[in-house]
Amino acid sequence: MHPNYYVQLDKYNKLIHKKNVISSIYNGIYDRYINPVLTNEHIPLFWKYDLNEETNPYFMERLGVNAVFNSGAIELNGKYYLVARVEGNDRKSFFAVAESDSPVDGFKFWDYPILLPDTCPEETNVYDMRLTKHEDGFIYGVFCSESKDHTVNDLSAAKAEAGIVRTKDLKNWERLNNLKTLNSPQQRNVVLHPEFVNGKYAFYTRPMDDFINTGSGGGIGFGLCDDITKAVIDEEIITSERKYHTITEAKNGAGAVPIKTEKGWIHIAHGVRNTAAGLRYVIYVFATDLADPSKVIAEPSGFFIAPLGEERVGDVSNVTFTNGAIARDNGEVYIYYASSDTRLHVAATTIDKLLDYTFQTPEDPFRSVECVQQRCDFIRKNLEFLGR
Ligand code: M1P
Repeated sequence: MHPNYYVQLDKYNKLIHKKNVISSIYNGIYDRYINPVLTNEHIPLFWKYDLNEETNPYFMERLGVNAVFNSGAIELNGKYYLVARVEGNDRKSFFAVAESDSPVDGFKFWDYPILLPDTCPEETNVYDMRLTKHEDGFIYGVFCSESKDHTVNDLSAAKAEAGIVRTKDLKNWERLNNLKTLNSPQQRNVVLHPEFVNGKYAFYTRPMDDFINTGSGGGIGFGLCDDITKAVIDEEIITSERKYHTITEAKNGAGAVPIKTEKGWIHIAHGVRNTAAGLRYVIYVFATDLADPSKVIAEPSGFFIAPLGEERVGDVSNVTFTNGAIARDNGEVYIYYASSDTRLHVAATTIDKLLDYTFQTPEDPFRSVECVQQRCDFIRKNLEFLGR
């Protein structure tokens, strides 16, 4: 074996066994952990290096990995699993399972990434899988299936659809038909609701006019379908609109699979706004009605997680994005969020804190003058409380 193998292996082992610690950044809502839970350095050496010294005398990376980020998340039999978006140096993304006994550190990739059944010959790229433990007994993975758009004369034109797979063990994956939404040309950030709604499979959608811009796509949509194996949504309603001069002005998309609580479904979603420096992606929270999960019943003002410090810089800077959270039976909640399309982090909270945040945080008044009024009322109450 080449001597550099042992040097790199030692680095890898130290990284995998590094204990995570809560950051000193405080907001009372959640704890951010300091170390990312997955990075491209968590990729096993044998995915990147030819280990045979005869064919790789310089111990060079032959198949590099650029980034590990947006991950679906699930707890199964007391273990924590992340189905990460892994992006090779060749820009193609794929999925890989990382497993740990702890929700905040120790994630190690399985020996092989997921080789999806190759049922879509046009598909070029796949990413951002949401893992839904559905009441029908399957674990579904809904992800973006991207292919070239041949209908326009533009080399980079692409089409985004929602791909669907299902499994019981994260090892054997059955590929189902891509979701069809009859009234929307493209879809990304589609999430399967964990329960039947009116006896049907329910999807949160994010209709888009083209690959990058949502255009007339108004925000997070909702639709039902009868047959998940050939999923078609003929009626898609917008349930959470993009709003002018808010964090969701440019795009509004679902994130993690909604979490069921006694007061409603908690959604940890993402909003995008444009700036002079490009798009800024933040994570926000809203709740929908338990009986009608398409009906928004609470929406705290502003963002829940925004990129901070080193999180702000990466392949696509100024981005925080989530497509996975784990809500444990004991009330703990772990939110896996990626920063700047480069690495994956975890923030920890509880159902009680999430409920308090969602239902007690004031809503966005939408105008500066009303925001100032809101803040003055808030300050006055506090000063009275302090006896001033
Ligand atoms: O680059 C930021 C994000 O862009 C896309 O999300 P959206 O469809 O909301 O713009 C996705 O490609 C996502 O993976 C990526 O993190």
